[in-house]
Amino acid sequence: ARIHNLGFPRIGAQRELKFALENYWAGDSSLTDLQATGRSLRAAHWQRQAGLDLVPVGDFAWYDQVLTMSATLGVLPERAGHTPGTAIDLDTLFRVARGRAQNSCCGTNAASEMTKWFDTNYHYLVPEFTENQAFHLSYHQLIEETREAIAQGHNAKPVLIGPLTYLWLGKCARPDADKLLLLDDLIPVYRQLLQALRDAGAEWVQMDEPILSLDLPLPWQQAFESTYHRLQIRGLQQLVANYFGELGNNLSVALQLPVAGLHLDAVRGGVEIGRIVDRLSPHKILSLGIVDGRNIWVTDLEAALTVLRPVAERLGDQLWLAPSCSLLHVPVDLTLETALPEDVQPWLAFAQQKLEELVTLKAALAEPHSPAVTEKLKINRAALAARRTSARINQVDVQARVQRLSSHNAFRPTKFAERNKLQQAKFRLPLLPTTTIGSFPQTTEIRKARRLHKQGKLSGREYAQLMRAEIQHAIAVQEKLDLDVLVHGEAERNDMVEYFGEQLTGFAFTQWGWVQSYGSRCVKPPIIVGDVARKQPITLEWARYAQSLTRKPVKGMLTGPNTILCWSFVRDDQPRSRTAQQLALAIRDEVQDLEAAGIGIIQIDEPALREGLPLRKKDWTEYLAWATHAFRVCCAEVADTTQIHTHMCYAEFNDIMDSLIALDADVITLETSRSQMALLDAFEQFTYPNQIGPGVYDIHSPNLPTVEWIAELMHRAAEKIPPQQLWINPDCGLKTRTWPETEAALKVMVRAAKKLRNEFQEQA
Ligand code: THG
Ligand code: ZN
Repeated sequence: ARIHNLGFPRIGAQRELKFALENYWAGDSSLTDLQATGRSLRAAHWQRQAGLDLVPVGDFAWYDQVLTMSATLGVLPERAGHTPGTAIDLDTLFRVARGRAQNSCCGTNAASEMTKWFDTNYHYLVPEFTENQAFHLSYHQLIEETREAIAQGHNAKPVLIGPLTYLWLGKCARPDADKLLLLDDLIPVYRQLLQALRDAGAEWVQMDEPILSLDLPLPWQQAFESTYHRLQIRGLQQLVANYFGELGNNLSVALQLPVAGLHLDAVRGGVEIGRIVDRLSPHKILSLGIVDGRNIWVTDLEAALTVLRPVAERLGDQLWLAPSCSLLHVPVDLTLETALPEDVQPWLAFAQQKLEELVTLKAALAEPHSPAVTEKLKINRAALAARRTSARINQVDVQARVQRLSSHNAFRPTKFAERNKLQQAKFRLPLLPTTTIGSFPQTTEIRKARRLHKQGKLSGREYAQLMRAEIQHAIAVQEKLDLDVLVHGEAERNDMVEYFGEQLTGFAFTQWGWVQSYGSRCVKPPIIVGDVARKQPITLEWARYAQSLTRKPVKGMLTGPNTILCWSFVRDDQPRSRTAQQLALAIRDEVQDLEAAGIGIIQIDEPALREGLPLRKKDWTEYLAWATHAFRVCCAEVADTTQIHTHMCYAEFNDIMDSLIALDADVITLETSRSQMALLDAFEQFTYPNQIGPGVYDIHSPNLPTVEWIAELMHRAAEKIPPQQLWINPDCGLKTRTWPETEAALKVMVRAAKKLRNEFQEQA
């Protein structure tokens, strides 16, 4: 078998690309400096992959691989200042990605929209197609980097997003436009690009078509064969790559493509291997993505070999091995980690280690009895055995608790209508109550205090004292603003997932486990290594302290189980649903403690509920059932008078509306201001039964909202939903804003709320 890689993380083991980009954007370094960092990262990454038979090119992107493809094809919005048909430079690329602040000559220029790359946590820039979109080969990065890799002695395999996936990901000005009509103009430019890659010396190209993992409309399925027929180029072999799922009903389409090879996700689509091997045309290459590119666990090499041996026997050299998908979604190198628990380290494999696994698998197929192979397999077997028998994953009491749960639907015993009356009597909130989503500005002083505390240079007592001062300030500001339901401001929290993970059993944390989220931004997902339970109260003391400072209700703020799950690396030895239940029970313990301490309003944030949705519709019902159940488990046992809130962002909720209802939160606050309340249409259709706080201003913008803007939005909301059910709040947390911005905006919001109350009460 030959081994190859679909893509290596570009950000750098120590996030070198992030810092180079941010320095360049800040004007602290030159374009030449930036390009030099890029060149040295590419060279280092190819060097790390030199043990493979083919290395990927095109996985390096200055901002995003979809944006690179758009530039290559000449698809950039006009507002970025690009003249169609002319060459594109890096600054233009960055303008598309980041927008441009107001300036005297051109006015503002909005950044292109970002959205999630399939079911990963990576965000790509959505291509924007005009009515009569023309395509021109306008940007030569991929061609130049192919030459660069070949000059460095590598067998370079350029990676492109295939034309159908590329079109699928883009959007047209007219939402009902048929993007397939663009194919006729697109294919010639792809051909030009492929010819240029061949002329640069590439023998193989990888065409990524992960939409083959989706439910495709018939015309899209049908477009595959003719498209790839028209893309054939003499002297260049094409590997069409599907990943993130099974081929399902696209299996025949994939098998019939007139290309030299097919890559399958053998981790998520393992059940299809037999069928595919049986039907594969003679001489076609089959690449099996046998190493999980979406997670950080070592591969069970014996199990992989059991799958691979019969395939290798049938296909011989036509079998290739690879990670299931690009390694963009995992951290770079486990050997940098010096603080992971000693027993956990051998269970893990990051990008570098995953490639080493491929080398071992190749050797094991070629010389099964070589001493080196035997030794590697022995180490692998020992790691897996240690993991299986570890106390970390065999917490009997946690498992018994989950067992007791599973038959229970966890709905609150009293219906919302009744709870609502009791809660109104208890809290006596005005019509259109005002609140915020939870976080207040994370100032540099707060971050510095946390850093010093982590380094042991600031004692626990001193740190707690500083955080209490922040809480005091936040409460004082909110009282002055006359908000109705207050928050403590979350000064003590780093990331909303990391913070909870740090205080639960079953989690491990990396020092260098960065994964690109978008552009230069990264996340460091915690690893759920074992059974999860709460060790001790997490937020209780901060909440109690905040409540002691005011007579107004202070919301307790928690992160929900589905969001912790989505933003962590999860166990692969039990279903996600089971891990979600363990997390839910841990959060429930915190909810109960907060309630007992007199915190009457508790918010459980689930911004990632929608993100966890499976790619195929057939899997939605099952997911939504256990995800909403996990949320309800957190709050099923509170008193009728305890008010449960939840918050969601990155909206697009219309298709999961009945699941939002199934959460049965007393109040849901939503990010809506940017979609101009379009969302509320959906709520009307479903007659949303509980209370809603539609976000009335966009916290991502430094611009101040106006009373008129907020009043207009709330009037529109009140046409759909009775004012008695509405709250007024910003659309997300305020941690990325400054205090002056925050206070000014909230002042306007409260003024708008008071004005609206008068109007609505006069009408009544
Ligand atoms: N937390 C976690 N995962 C997430 C989000 C989160 N995934 C989805 C979404 N939010 C991603 N959004 C962002 C927004 C900002 C940043 C990263 C992802 C960011 N990161 C800092 C950086 O790259 O400089 C690093 C942050 C840090 O130092 O911890 O700004 O909210 N878990
Ligand atoms: Zn939000």
